[in-house]
Amino acid sequence: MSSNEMTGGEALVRMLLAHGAGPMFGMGGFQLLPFYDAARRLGLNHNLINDERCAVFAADAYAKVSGRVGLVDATLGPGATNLVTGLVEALNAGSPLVAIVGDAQRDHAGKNMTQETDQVAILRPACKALLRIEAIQRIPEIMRRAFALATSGRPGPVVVDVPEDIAHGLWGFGDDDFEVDPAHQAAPALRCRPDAGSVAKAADMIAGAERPILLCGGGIHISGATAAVTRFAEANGIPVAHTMSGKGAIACTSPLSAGLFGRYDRIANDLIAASDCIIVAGCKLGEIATKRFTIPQKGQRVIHLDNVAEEMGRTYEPTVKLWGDAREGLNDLTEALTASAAEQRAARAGYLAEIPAKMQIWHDEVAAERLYSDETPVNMARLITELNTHLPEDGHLIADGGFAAHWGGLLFNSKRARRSFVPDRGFASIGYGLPGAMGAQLAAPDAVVVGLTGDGGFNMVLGELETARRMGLGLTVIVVNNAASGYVKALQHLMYGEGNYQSSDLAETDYAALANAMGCHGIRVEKPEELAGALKAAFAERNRPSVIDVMVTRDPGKMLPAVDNRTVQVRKGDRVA
Ligand SMILES: Cc1ncc(C[n+]2csc(CCOP(=O)(O)OP(=O)(O)O)c2C)c(N)n1
Ligand SMILES: [Mg+2]
Repeated sequence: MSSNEMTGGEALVRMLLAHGAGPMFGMGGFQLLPFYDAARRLGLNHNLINDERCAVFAADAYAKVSGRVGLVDATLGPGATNLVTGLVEALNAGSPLVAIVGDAQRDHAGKNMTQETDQVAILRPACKALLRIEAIQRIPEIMRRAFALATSGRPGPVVVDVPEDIAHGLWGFGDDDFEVDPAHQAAPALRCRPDAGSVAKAADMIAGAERPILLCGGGIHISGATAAVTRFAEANGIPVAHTMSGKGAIACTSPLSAGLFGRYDRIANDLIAASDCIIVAGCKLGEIATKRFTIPQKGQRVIHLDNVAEEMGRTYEPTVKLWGDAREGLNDLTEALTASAAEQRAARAGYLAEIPAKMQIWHDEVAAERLYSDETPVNMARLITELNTHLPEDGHLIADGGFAAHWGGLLFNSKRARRSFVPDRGFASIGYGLPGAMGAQLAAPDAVVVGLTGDGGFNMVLGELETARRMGLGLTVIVVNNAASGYVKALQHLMYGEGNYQSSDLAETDYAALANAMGCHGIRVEKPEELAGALKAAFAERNRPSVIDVMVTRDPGKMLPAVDNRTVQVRKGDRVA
């Protein structure tokens, strides 16, 4: 017998630890008991979650903030199926994750084993790869493969399906079985560069352009390319706009920042329409970014830089395709343009001066009334203004799938070039705000982390307040309390007229009282002047969660972030928001 004899469960833990495992969330069952036992003995940072979906949300936010692999586990059947929503978020957003999932004992599989289902078939399309362990001695190899797949190409979630008899079985592993490549602890583990000919062609197009604009998506953050974006934009005099996930590609306060583009924007959509060279980097050009495929307009010249070749041409055929890592590709373009950079900047002086001027006009004439509104209930824009003032520059704002992401995407300012705004735009599920804040807080333990969520989204995940308190996480959740599934109610208001709402009201609830009852710090805010004090008090709590329950409008005609929906003419089938 080898001295390294251990259960399959222990081998799994050893492989996680070999990859520098960070925090892991999961909920146990019989199948993975040896894994839990080894987690205890070997000191894996493992935490019980109350709903596996939230485990994946937390792991996803952890990965988005840290770049490191997020970790979850689940037991067979309902544990496994509860992972689906979070896995799809990570798949679409490009977050590196490894999920260990227990499955049925193979001697009895298919005989109506309790909780058994074809979970391999259910999970496979929800993840980048599903690896099933069929032989205990292959655990190290398959775990190496899981981390490699999670962190290369477009990063993504990898499910490792572990039959019960594998987890409980014994094997004598070799001394070198648990050696791993540390590069695969974080994404991107590998980088590739676009071909030189295409870079030269793109550089020529940019050098000859009068009104180029760079559009950045979440891929900029996955690639760690913010410094490359800033350098490229400043050196060549090119304004930068971003998607919700791409916010912080350049500092929102930079004179080159044109803000959000797509469904909602400040000034960016008009600049894009007037551009003679649109550079798209780390962005899939999906529905929201393109305002349902109307940006760019037909015939516009586009350079598309992405490390997933299949994304280029999916929604818009670019003039030049640059297949490569965003950071490397932007650095190559900067390099190729060095000789003409000063000349370009000078030639575009007038164009560049337009950006801060237009932003100022937007601020003064479109936004100021809302941004500094004294109205009660609290205006959403005023809430974001207070966050812009009080959230420290190294803080994080995690945005839920309801209004939070859109209002935050439009109005929150990332003061530095970094991923401080973390929405779940991969799948836009509601319920991400609290578990996302938990994951982000674990990735940045000393930073102030705020989860901005609707009351509907918060209702979905209330049980995780217990998890956050048990873990001593000093995060802040802001509940946008409109006693409604507000986005839906606002759309019903638009489409079917005042009063014609269906299943979009929620009960009036005091979330501050609820938080207090759960041992957290609850603060109720009814007037805008209470916001600053509430934020300061919440941020001062470092060892337990705070919940700020903010009363906002109950009028569905006033809920949307940008258009005044009472003035918009909607035909059946249109989407204005
Ligand atoms: C899991 C899930 N179900 C449904 C939706 C559709 N949806 C988008 S926004 C929204 C309203 C959510 O209400 P709440 O969290 O209170 O946010 P509000 O819009 O009121 O700010 C819904 C139901 C979704 N995004 N995710
Ligand atoms: Mg709501």
